Amino acid sequence: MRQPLVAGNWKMNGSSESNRKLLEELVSGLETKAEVLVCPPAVYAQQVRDQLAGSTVKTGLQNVSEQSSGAFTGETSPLMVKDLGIEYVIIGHSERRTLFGETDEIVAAKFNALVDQGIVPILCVGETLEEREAGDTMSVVASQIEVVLRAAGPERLANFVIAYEPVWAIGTGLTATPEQAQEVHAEIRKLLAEHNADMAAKTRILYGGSMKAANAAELIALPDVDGGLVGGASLVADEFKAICHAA
Ligand code: G2H
Repeated sequence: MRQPLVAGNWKMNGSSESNRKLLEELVSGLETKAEVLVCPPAVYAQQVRDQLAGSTVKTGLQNVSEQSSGAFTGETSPLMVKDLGIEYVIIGHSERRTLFGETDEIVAAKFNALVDQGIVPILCVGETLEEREAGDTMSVVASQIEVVLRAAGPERLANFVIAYEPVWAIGTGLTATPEQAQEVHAEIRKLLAEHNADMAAKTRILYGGSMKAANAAELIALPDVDGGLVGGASLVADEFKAICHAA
């Protein structure tokens, strides 16, 4: 019942010319039952959206402000995201949390600001290596999610996505084993079910962290893994397409 979602997170990569080529190769011969999304740097959102008009691939963003407008230099408002017709925005990526000091509370405010504009948040959560080795994986992930669910309240939880990204697997070439991924995804779904069983059954939980063509099929086939949030491999058209085809 959950349509797989494969989302490419381009991070701070690309140029007008390389974006154009990548998208051209991506859409040609793409056939998948998955919903496919690419999240370019904000400055290229319009270029990407325009090039993808008429294809099934959607455009998302990597971050958003929790503010609507005003003196917030360098920020992107959810109103602007909506104005551009963008449906999905990644929030709480571990790079935003660690490099830019985003707290669970800031992430929760961004979640609410997006939902209030009818945009679907892709909420990233995940533990560091130290936290995993200390046996704290689930308490860390649960608390990252609970802060957001509590701040949202039941009325804002109709449509959102969670991306479980173990921090130790991001851009490192290390991937969670299928057992590790399924274990955490199942726990996340259990936690969601404590809020609302229907919501838990329909909410997509993506895996992220060095997903590539060689490991995507096995991960996405897991019962509680509903797709992937793909960084490095989303910059290579054939690799990203192979992940979409595996979903
Ligand atoms: C995890 C992922 C996408 P990568 O951050 O956000 O990146 O696939 O390069 O590990």
